Amino acid sequence: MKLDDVLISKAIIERFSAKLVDCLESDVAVVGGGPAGLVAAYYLARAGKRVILIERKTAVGGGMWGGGMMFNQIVVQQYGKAILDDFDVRTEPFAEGYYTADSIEAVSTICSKAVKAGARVFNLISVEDVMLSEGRVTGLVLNWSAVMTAGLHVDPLTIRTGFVIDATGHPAEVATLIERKSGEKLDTPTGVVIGERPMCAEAGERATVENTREFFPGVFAAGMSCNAIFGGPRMGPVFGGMLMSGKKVAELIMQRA
Ligand code: 48F
Repeated sequence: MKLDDVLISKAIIERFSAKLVDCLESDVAVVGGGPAGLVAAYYLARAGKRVILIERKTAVGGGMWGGGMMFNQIVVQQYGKAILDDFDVRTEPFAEGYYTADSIEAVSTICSKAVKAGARVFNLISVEDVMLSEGRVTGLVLNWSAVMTAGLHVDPLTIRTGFVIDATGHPAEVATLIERKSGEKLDTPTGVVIGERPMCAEAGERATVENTREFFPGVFAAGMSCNAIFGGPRMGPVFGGMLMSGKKVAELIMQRA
C-alpha cells in the first residue's frame, strides 16, 4: 500500500475535531496537567465522569519531570506513596517515612492511567478566560497557546462544564483571572488570591491538602495553586501533597456531581 499524505492529514483533522466536539460539554474541566491535575483527572474519569484536561505546553507533567533542580527524582511521604502504589509507580524507601520515585516513571505512568481511564487531554491549548453566569463559572474560554504566545488577534472558543479545577500550579491562573475580570470576591480570608509563602515543606504539604477546596462557585483549587490562592507555603520537590490534593479534589467533586 502506498501512503497517501493527504489521507494522513484527513485522519488527524477528523479524529481531533471529533474529540474536541465531544468535549464541548463535560462534567469536569481540569486546567493544568501537572501532577495534581493528572491525578484529579484519573480519579474522576475512573468514577465515570466526563473529564477534559487542558494543558498549555506540549507535554503534561508540569513541574514533576524536573524533580528537584533537574535531579529527576521525587520524594513522597507515606500518604504520597499510597497514591503512587495506586498508580503502580515504583517507590524506594530512603529513610523512615521518606520514599523516592523516578519522576519520568511517575509522570508517564500517571498520565497513561488518566488517559486510559477516559480523561480527554488537550495539550498546546491555554485557558484565557472563564464563562460566568449568575455568579457561577459555567465554562472555559480556550485558545491555542501558540496564538497567545505570538500575541495574534484570534478570538477563542468556549467549552461548557459542570466544575472547573484550577490545577495551574504557582500562578493560580484561573483564580487570578476570576479575581481580575469578574470583580467578585473569592472564598478566601481576604476575598482575593493571597499569594504563596516562602518554602516550608512540612507546613506546605499540610496546607496544600487543607486548601484543596471550592474557592468560587463551580471552581476548585488543586495542587500548588491551593497555596497560592490561600497563602500557604511552597514546599519544593516533595510531591505527596500534590498527589493527595488531586485525589481530594476528585472526591470533593464526586460528592457534588
Ligand atoms: O506547576 P504544575 O506542576 O502544578 P501542580 O500539579 O504541581 C506543582 C509542582 O509541580 C511543583 C511543586 C511541588 O512541590 O511545587 O511546582 O500543582 O503544573 C501546572 C500546569 O498547568 C499548566 C502549566 O503549563 C503546567 O503544566 N498551566 C498553567 N496555566 C495554564 C495551564 C492555563 N492558563 N491553561 C492551560 N494550562
